[in-house]
Amino acid sequence: MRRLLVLVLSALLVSSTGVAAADEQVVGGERASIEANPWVVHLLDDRGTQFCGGTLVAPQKVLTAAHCATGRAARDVQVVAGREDKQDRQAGVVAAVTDIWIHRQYVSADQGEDVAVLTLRKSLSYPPLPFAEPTDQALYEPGTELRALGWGRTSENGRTSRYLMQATVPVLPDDYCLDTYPHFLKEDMFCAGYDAGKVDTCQGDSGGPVVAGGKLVGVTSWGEGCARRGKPGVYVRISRYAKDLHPVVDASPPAVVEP
Ligand code: 4AZ
Repeated sequence: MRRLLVLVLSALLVSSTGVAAADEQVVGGERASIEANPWVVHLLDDRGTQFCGGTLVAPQKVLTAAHCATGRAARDVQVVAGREDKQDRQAGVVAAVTDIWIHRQYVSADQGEDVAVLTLRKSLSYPPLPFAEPTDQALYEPGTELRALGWGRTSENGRTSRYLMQATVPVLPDDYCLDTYPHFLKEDMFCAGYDAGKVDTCQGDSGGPVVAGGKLVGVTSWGEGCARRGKPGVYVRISRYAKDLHPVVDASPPAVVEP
């Protein structure tokens, strides 16, 4: 009887969120082309399933979220570049990962330092995207319109997207993020979205780029659900990690030692 009640209640919950998601259409976003965003990549697990996004920041380096990389072996992750439609096996390139760097202070997404860098076996010919530096604080002013990209869910309980999507969301004041999320860390994160919700990143978008002014300003990190009223998405404040990232991203690839 208890089991039946749980079943009925969960069915109700699923169907009610399903209805809410129907008029939302990343959530509340639109299609984006890979030609206009050639540095956006997606990550495949050992079963070939897309699980996160990333950004090409150097020919052989992909910046993603630490929570996308933690607990995974390099051999079990592949990077797909130049492919807008996940199902189009002919498009773009698939690159093997030879090394995973995770920020040494990373614990969990909501505690900050949610950054990781994947080293690729081969250099990619797509143009990399530069990341924000400490001098780029203007890009984090509340109201600045940011573009978040990914192949994540298009509704909170929905499926991930077959096609690359984008959503435009304004940076919110730190006080708003702190009121919503008491453990929000304004030095390490920023939040973006609308009070009414509707437009947001979602599961599967994590690790992917948030851009403004031709730079990578954020990495999709966490939030309570997706596109909920008063629950904006939280992103890594990349400018804060530029100092930690430069040695990893700018490192010359290991020399090939001939026998
Ligand atoms: C996630 O689980 C996730 N609405 C990504 C983004 C957001 C929430 C969750 C923001 O990967």
